Amino acid sequence: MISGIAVVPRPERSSGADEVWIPGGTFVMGSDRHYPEEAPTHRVTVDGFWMDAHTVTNADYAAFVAATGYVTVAERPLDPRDYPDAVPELLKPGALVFRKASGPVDKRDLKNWWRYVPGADWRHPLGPGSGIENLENHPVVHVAYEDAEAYAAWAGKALPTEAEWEFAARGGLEGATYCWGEEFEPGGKPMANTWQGEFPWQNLLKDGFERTAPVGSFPPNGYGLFDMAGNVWEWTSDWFAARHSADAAKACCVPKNPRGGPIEGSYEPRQPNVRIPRKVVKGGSFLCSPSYCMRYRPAARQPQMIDSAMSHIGFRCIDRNRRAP
Ligand SMILES: [Ca+2]
Repeated sequence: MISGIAVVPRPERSSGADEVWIPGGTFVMGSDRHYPEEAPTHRVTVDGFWMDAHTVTNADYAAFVAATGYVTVAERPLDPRDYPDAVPELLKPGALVFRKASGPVDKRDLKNWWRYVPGADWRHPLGPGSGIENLENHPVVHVAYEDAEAYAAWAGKALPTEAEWEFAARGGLEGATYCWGEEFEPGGKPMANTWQGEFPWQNLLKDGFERTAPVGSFPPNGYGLFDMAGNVWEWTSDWFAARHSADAAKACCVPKNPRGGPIEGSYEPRQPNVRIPRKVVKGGSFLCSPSYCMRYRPAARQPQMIDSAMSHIGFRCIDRNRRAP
């Protein structure tokens, strides 16, 4: 790991025009009906906070970089000592870019659709020669965890915990499968940018978007938040744990503002040589499909190594200090 770059906070605070108030309260977090890492369901209490209505866009991130000169993880050379198994080509600055397969492939092997592309970064989402012209209002991608954290610090905000993110994504609907209710496509209408067809080779584009969509292309949830399902995965500040904690035995003991498991529990057990801890990402992306990964749901979660810069991961911020409305 390369240590983070000190970032000066932005002098003027955001007007907050694009933030919505999330009231907080006690809710049932997780799901017992989907993937094992979402279980068990358990009660959690979060305080109220303001949340960005949209994920951070390329234009937002460009303003941050212009003001601070910040260099993202994907733009920096890698230290071979951190990646003992990596071939030299993988140590050039770059990021993982999704590449559609030409036909059905073994879905257990991520290399069939993820390619490490030297020169890929937030300004060059598909690699050298690509750019973000006409993508100003798309979510920024290829941001590693510390890149998201640095932006949040500059904006005078923070990254949400998993509990805050999930409470917000539920939009006030208790225990619903999706951010908008129980039906995936009410009236046949796509509610999020996901993948229709056989992943990772057949994209039927029913929702109109092959990769990222401009933020706010689909209806907001009950709190006025856009794209809490699909489009891009969103970083949270929690270390990943393979299971949730059990529900509290009594109402008095429901965890308040939990902040995830210990860092030691977050490592990938199948790669003991790689000591890169993992944070929880939420919301799923334009690559999630029923044929591969049904994770465009508020309870869904995935571990992500903190140095991961990928073409389907972005973030949004919250503000815990701004006064309640
Ligand atoms: Ca799509």
